[in-house]
Amino acid sequence: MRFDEAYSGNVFIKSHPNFEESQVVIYGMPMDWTVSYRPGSRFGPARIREVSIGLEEYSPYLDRELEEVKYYDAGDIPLPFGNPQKSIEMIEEYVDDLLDSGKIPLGIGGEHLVSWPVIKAMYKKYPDLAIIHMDAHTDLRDDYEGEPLSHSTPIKKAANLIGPTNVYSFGIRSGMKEEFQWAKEVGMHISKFEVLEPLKEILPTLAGRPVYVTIDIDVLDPAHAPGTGTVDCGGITSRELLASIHAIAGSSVNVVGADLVEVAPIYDNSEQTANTASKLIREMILGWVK
Ligand SMILES: [Mn+2]
Repeated sequence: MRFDEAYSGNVFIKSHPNFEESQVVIYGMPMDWTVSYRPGSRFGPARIREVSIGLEEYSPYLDRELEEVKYYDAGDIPLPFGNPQKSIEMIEEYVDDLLDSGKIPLGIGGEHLVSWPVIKAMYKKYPDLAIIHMDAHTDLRDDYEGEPLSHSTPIKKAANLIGPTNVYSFGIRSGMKEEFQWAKEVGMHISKFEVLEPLKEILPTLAGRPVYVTIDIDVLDPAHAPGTGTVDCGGITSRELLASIHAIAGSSVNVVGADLVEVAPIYDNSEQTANTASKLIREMILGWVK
């Protein structure tokens, strides 16, 4: 696969022009074919890039500037509308190729099902992989109304693949009773309602491990991030989410890949969700890429 073909769309601010020289590759997964409620996250990656132009390049939290990290924005994977199976296959192949090239994949969704093929690819390269998952929702269903390819299932699929004791969910406040029961039975970690404090307790146990971090923007309260398909009140503040990203940055886990999913610009009237997402991505890059 060629990642360095001319991409004519907007790129994330300060994207490095050279793929080969870059340590990180940003890529969009504009898919929302399996959502259970409101669609629209297919437009997330493009909007997050557009508003990134308004970001400061300096992080006062981390005392680092974007030009200190070389990251290449490769644009969106051209996923086939309405075909989740083929989309998933394309994403897995794409991330396989990124990993073969030695890159850290930083994906922008799209709905949360896109994380599943990414995790499959990550696990092939990192058999000792652990997952940090921040979300309002458990995403531990086997299927939704009989459909296993649903954005309510990726964490279940991931837990079955890498082992449920290697998956750590935070901020969870919505899901079926059976999902919480299953997690308890198999020893999967779920922190309900909060992210930062339980995360700080878990991070030392993951020291040195390769970790994939998947952030669903709806972990934030809808007051902080209304622009998403499946809003759920009672969430954390953007300040807590930033502090959580910084807690990971200050830990000795090895972040080998990450994604931010479920931003849906059509519900984002003030655009605070897209702007928040772009700042979160800046902090992920500056905090997690050493
Ligand atoms: Mn969610």
